[in-house]
Formats: sequence, C-alpha cells, structure tokens
Amino acid sequence: MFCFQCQEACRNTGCDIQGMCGKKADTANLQDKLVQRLKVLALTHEATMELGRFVAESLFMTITNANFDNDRINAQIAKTDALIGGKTADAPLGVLATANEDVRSLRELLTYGLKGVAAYADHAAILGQEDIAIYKFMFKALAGAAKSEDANELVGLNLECGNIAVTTMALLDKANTGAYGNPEITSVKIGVGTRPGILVSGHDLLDFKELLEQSKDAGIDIYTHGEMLPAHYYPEFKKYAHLYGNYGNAWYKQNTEFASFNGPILMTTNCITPVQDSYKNRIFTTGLAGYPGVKHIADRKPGQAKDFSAIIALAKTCPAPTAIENGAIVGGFAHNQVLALADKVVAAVKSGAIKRFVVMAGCDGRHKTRQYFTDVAEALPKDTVILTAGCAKYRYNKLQLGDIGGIPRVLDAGQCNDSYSLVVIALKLKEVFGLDDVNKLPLSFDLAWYEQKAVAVLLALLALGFKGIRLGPTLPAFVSPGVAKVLVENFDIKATGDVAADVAAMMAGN
Ligand code: SF4
Ligand code: SF3
Repeated sequence: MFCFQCQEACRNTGCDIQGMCGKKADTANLQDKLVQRLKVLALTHEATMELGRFVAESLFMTITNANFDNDRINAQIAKTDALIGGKTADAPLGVLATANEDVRSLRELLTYGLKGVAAYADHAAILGQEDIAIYKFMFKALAGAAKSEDANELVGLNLECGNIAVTTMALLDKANTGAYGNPEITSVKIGVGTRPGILVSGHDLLDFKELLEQSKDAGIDIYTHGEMLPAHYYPEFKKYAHLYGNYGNAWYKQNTEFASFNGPILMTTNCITPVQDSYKNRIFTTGLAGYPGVKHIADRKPGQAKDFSAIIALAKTCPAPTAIENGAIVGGFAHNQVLALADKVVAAVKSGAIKRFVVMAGCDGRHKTRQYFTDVAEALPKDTVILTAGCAKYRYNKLQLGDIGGIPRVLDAGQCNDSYSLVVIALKLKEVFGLDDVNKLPLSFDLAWYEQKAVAVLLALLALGFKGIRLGPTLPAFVSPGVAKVLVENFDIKATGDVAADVAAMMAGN
C-alpha cells in the first residue's frame, strides 16, 4: 500500500505498512483498484446521471475514514468492472505508478479534490438535487488524472475542480435549505438527559431526518456528534422535541466518547475510527460508510425511508449517556442568518468594533500540533470575529470568547460543506463595501485540513481568487516541492507557524 491522501499520513510522507487511520494494506489496495477502475470508466464512457452518481458514490467510499469494509469495496469494483467490460490497462494503478513527482502531485491533488466534490454531490443527490455538469467534470478530471502528463493542463483541471466544488456546495446548500429550511441562531445543549439515546455522526441529513421521525414516540433522545452538530440549526429538525443536544467533540475522540455514550451510534458518513470492543455491538453504519463486522442499515428502497427500527429497539435497552460536559454552544450562522444580521455586522465594521474576520474552517484531527488553532482563537484580539465550518470548530467552539455588540466572536456556519456560506458572506461584504477584489476585505484564512473534503474546499477558495490562505497543521504530503512553489507564487499559500507571529501577520493583513 501507499496512501498520502490525508493530513495524518505517516511522517507527513505516506502510510506504507498500515494507515495511521487504521486502514489496512488490503483495504488501501482495494481502494486504489476502485479508483483506477473509475478512471478507466471515465476514459471509456460519457458521463450520464446514472454513471455520475455511481462514480460519486464510489469515490466517496474511498475518502479517509469512510469505509473500511473490503466486501463493500470489492462489490463496488465488481460493478465497475461490469461497466468497463474488464478493461484495466488504460489507467495507472496506485499513487506511485506515476513516476514524475510533480505530475503525481497534481494528479493526486485533483483526485482528492474530486473525492470531496463527490461526497458533496452525493449528499445533494440523496436530496434529489443533481447537476450533469458536475458529473461531466468528474469524468473529465478522472480521465485527466489518469492520463495527463502536462503540468499546465493539470493545474487548470485543479482550478476547474475548485469551481465545480463551489457549484457542488451551492447545490448541496440549496438541497439542504430546500428540505430543512435556513439554519438559524441556535443554542445547543452539550450535557445529557435521563433517557437512553441514539448518537448520530457524519454528514447525512436525510438519515438524520428519517431517524428522528421513526424514533419520536420511542421514549428515547437523539444526540448529534461531530459533523452532525449543525443539524440542530435547521428549523425542520427543531420540531422534534426528542432531539436533545450534541454529545462529544470531533471524530478522533470517538473511541472514548462512544464508550461513555452507552447507547447506539449511527455513522452516516466519515469519520469512523477503528471500532473498539466497548461499543462494537451498538455501532451501526449506513450509506457509504462501512466497517467490517459492524451492522449496516440497508439503503432506502425507492419511495421509502430507511428502516432504523433495529437501532431504535436497541436504544430502548441501553442506559442513558454518561455526562462528559455541561452547558451549551451557539451556532447557526449560515449565509441567510448572517445576511439577516448584515446591517449590524456592517455597522460594526464601519465603527471599528470589528477589525477583522478570520475564517478558521476545515477539519479537526489527532495531532497535538492542532492546539495551534485553539491558541490562535484565544490570541486573536477581542475585535475579531472567527467564521467557522466543519469539525475544525471543536478546537475553539467551547471557549468563552464573548461577543461584539451581540455578535458572537465565533460564528459557526455548519458542516465543512457550509464553507460555501462563508464564501457567500465574504462576497456579500465585498459588495457592501464596494470593493473590486475579495482580497481587500478585512478577512484572513487560517484553515485546518484533514481529509479530502477540505481539499475540495481549498481548491474552491483558490478558484474564487482568495489569496494568502494559511493551511495547517502541516502542508499536504502529496504536494511536491514543485507544486508547492506554484501554490506559493500564484496564491501566496502559507503553512501555519508560530501562533503570535501568525496572529500579528493576519491582523496586519498578511
Ligand atoms: Fe494514511 Fe491518511 Fe491514507 Fe489513512 S487516509 S492510510 S492515515 S494517508
Ligand atoms: Fe471532520 Fe471527518 Fe473533515 Fe466535514 S468529520 S470535516 S474530518
């Protein structure tokens, strides 16, 4: 195996014996095989709605911490093989099959950005929103990632991937807000109740909705975990009195938090970490998530909801969760809510009460060096506002950072895909202040990345022309020195560094 697609790649070089994420060599090799077959499919077929959806689902399965189940990946390979009629020779197998370091780097950057796009496209498709342009680009990009040796062409495809990521996040935003309403300011409890609960993690809101509906009279409570926290912000979910609160933090603490939750856990997408004995009998996967030996809730049949009765029945037999925290957190600052506060925000900027916005979106992760993001949040002057999305927020969303004239200093827009909201807000501010360039806004980026959705978000920001983005806690292992040079020269990308120096630089607009 060789995998370097996430921020926790071994020695920031690549995992070659076993993944730091727990992915074994056989699973990594099967994922490589699936991606290779998808490239052959893209080289030999025109994109259709049906094939596009299939490719999006398949790529989503290969995202970090999404699916560890060899049987499921094998089944997906078999379906792809049936589509391509056994043709396999046209695309390289595995990352290292591309010898030139810069070409490899650009091909993988594109492939990982595409995986992020695929995940968001799949979420939108589940809610009935699809766009053939997204699928067509997936095919074109996969073909490019398989064949192109031309660095300029690959750079172009990466920027196009950024544009498609914007299109896809916008589509998903439309799907989510269309189905569940516009997120609004919400206080979410982080303590526990006295009834047994089901803990729902991952990003899939339709799974969440169906589970809420099926469990509403069962005498149990529903809790969110990790990236499901923003579900509380949607009006549609607030209707359910048994939606209790959020339990725990970002994905990497699940080995202890799932144990103390005491009840069943539903993983709707990434991030799953190696399942521990203490909760292996009460964790379930669904959708494209998978883990060997873990019960899987089957896909919905046309026109029907998924059947969550097994998980609800199990919950009734479990003790209530053990409290690990108390209090509440506030979120729900997606574009509609922030634009409703626009007058207040603009007045605060004009009066100097808000000096700067700092976008601290993205992913959380295990590395101790991620303490940097907590330290930055604490070190930022009191006249700054942090705009966040994704599970990166858990590094600072429980700090008491106060507010500026009633505007909280941490504005959580939602899941990582809701980074789209932050873009809408930035573009609105640009318009209100009559600026000709987004980079003239009092806005800095200090992004945390872990898996491939963050790669898609980063490419989206680059495609939109944002410059001077800080990225950490390390730069990707798959970015070669040659490609890093291009990113620095054209986009002024920087690695996160010393907290005080970074804060001072951001406040000075650098
Ligand atoms: Fe390593 Fe990350 Fe790949 Fe897992 S996903 S094998 S941790 S690089
Ligand atoms: Fe987190 Fe996995 Fe990326 Fe959607 S849940 S942001 S890491």
